[in-house]
Amino acid sequence: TAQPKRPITVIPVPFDWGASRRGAAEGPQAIILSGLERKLQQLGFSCTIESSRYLPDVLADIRSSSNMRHWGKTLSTVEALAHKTAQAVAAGQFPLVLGGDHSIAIGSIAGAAQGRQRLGVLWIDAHGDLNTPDTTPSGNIHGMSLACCLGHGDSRFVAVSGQQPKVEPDRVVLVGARQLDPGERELIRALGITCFTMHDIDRYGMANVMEKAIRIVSDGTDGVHLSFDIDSVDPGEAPGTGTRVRGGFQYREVHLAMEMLAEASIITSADIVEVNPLLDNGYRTARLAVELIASLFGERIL
Ligand code: 4U7
Ligand code: MN
Ligand code: MN
Ligand code: MN
Repeated sequence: TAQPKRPITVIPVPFDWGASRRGAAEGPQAIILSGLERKLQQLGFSCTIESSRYLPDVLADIRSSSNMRHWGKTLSTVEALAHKTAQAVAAGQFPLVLGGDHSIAIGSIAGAAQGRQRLGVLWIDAHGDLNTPDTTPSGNIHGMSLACCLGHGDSRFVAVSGQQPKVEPDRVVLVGARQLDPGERELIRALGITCFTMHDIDRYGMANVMEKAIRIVSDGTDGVHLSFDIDSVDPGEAPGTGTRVRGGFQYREVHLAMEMLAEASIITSADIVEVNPLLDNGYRTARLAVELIASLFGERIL
């Protein structure tokens, strides 16, 4: 039976100060130019693309530190995004957030958690993004965003949209991990977070892994946020991203994952991040992002 189709609000976040390489700020524009709106309309969704004027002007903000680079710019951005995302949720819309680097998930998840008691988070990424200012090898906030959402890290970031953690560890699942720092491994172990690595996908297959992941993030939750980092996909298919790691998802595998999410119809908000057109081979990666969004929203061959 057809689910009622919630209107989609596309929220662009042209921000990349959470990463060390510039260019992910051009991601939203590249994804939109690759035909996102028409695709969603073809699938029967009403779709509004928001302007990025809700974001503060960050260029003059120089607050930074070596273990949290550009934290001033990042904090004001994620606060504005949290507000924008929460507004869309409250209006009964599906917030589709276009990054930008992955630091922005601190804002989108804080926004998605507002008005909910038990949010689930599916984190699809080559990385864990579970560093804190104490464990980060780079100082880049895009490697700390999931830890923040769990209540770990800098108190100003943890407290975006309220003091309480935005998600509990037993409602978080990682899929696609293949590069984890020592501190991230430690946090995964300490919190008991479910993490399906590329080893698990090779061994059990994407279908089995996604079935398990879907069950965990949707069990007893009142909403599920998908945070999709395009670097989860193999660099051969997705070269346009700043932190490429060999051995990622194959083309068909990643489509299958999105199709299974559409079938389960559990996802209530999403971000797609780390598309960097400056490092891309033309628009290859941005186009892939549009295709994957289409699969997530139910595109079928038959
Ligand atoms: B992304 C890293 F050290 N773990 O913290 C770090 F390997 O949003 C990479 O997943 C983080 O792309 C990658 O800087 C962040 C590094
Ligand atoms: Mn990431
Ligand atoms: Mn990543
Ligand atoms: Mn990255």
